[in-house]
Amino acid sequence: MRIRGAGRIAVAGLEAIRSGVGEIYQVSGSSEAFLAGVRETEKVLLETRPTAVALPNALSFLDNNLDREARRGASKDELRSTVEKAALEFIRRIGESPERIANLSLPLIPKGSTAITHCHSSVVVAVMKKAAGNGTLSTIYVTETRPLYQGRITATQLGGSGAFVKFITDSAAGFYMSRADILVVGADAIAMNGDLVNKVGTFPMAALAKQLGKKVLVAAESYKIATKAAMGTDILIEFRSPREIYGQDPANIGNPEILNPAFDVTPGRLIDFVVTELEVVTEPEVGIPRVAKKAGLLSDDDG
Ligand code: RI2
Repeated sequence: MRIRGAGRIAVAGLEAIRSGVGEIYQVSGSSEAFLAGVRETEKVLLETRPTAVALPNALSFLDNNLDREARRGASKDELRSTVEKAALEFIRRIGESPERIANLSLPLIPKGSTAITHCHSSVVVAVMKKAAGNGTLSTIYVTETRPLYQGRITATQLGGSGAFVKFITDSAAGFYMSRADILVVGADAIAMNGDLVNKVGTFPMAALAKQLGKKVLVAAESYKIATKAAMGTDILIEFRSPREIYGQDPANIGNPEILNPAFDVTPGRLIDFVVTELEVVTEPEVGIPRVAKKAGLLSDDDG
């Protein structure tokens, strides 16, 4: 949890492989052993965060490249340089996407409007900074985001953006939703039907936004698409330590079972726009598979 934000987690995973690849190279007597060593490392990384999908997508991009090279009989040296090139290529994509998403989002946000957001998403911050900087957004409500308070990071990063930043408790989201024009959130994962998995609390905010006739915009890079998940409920939701919620002895409060899901599922029908770096999706059932294909996340077998 020292690294937050799906994009950053993916970069950290790729950097971990880059930094360990020299050692794998040294202890591997053949290209097969090298490949096995890299895959072992990928497996360890994959198990760190079960819900966010950018890391698995980054690792499968790397692995697909390696696989292609291995099939054509690449040497150990060639495989090593494939790891380096593929990792850097994906890190570059991660770096460029927020700016593209911000540019595509601007026309979707009404001039002089008020937005509300939840948690911390580096992509959402990029969108909001751009929109605040040119006067599109005048006010931004930021929820503190229990239990780990990632909203503090969002508020800090939006300071000096040009918009009025208002920091509220999660419970006050309903109170302030009526004053907002648009809910803007990031994504940990998006299922193929457009369902969104994001920080717990996103679903009630989106449901309320719809109830009050507000727009819901999800800012998400294409590699947040969980191609193996047909719908949101197919995505494993990580439960974190009860101590994040109540740090003392639970006996003090009657020993309840303390439940701490880190994410929830927002049905795609509550979402107006999924803004990816490749296109703005308004009809998720067809748009999300199209983006996944454009981004090279689907193999030929997936159609
Ligand atoms: P970026 C965060 O989860 C939030 O749910 C956020 O919307 C999402 O990752 C995407 O973040 P966590 O990593 O990739 O705090 O847009 O568990 O930065």
